[in-house]
Amino acid sequence: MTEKEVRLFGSWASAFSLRVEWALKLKGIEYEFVNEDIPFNKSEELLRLNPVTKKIPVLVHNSKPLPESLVIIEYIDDTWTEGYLIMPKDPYEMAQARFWAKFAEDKCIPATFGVFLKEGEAQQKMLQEAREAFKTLEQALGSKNFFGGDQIGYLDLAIGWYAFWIPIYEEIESVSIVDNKNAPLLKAWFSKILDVDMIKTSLPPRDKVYEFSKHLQPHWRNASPLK
Ligand SMILES: N[C@@H](CCC(=O)N[C@@H](CS)C(=O)NCC(=O)O)C(=O)O
Repeated sequence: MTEKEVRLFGSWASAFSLRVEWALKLKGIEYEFVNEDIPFNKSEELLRLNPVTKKIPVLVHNSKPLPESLVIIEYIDDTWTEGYLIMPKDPYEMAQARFWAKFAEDKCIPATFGVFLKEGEAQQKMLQEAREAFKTLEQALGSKNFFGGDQIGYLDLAIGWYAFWIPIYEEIESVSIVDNKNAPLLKAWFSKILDVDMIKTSLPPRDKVYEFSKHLQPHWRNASPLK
């Protein structure tokens, strides 16, 4: 059997590998998906391919490995230049998209995991931080349908998983992080992005992700997924 030119080491339950899959699908790139048993049973091959962070996702293109999902998405857009454009063409818009993706990684994700993993007063503090961060993030959307404009782009891929995962965390913890009162534009975007065919058809089963998240919650409380 010959190895596919493009392989993605990921996990069925990882939002970070899913965002890379979305980029590959938008470009129409054929790839082999290698499912890693994260976090307890990483393969030797993954550790060899990504000795620095030892995390998924790792894209392997023509035997060359590349980690970090947002870096991978840019690499995909730069390498397969035909067809769907993921990054905005205009340099200023491109820089803005990168700025907001960084804001989301630095502010929205830690606060969201904080809500999911902390309890009591500490959770309430994280909830307030998360709600403020999402309200701020909403500014990047404004009156557009998607962060990328009329169609999904880089920032939609970077944060699209929120639309699927946040309601699951909200349900498990009986809290509201993104709602019509706090961030109505973002909440409406949740529905819009989940309705995009490519996104809708590539999501893992909700009940499996729900169970998996609940199952890992105690482990993540001791070893944050963001460490
Ligand atoms: N910043 C990284 C985050 C990747 C990440 O956190 N991957 C998790 C799975 S979702 C992982 O491999 N965890 C294994 C570990 O922490 O040992 C990216 O965007 O690629």
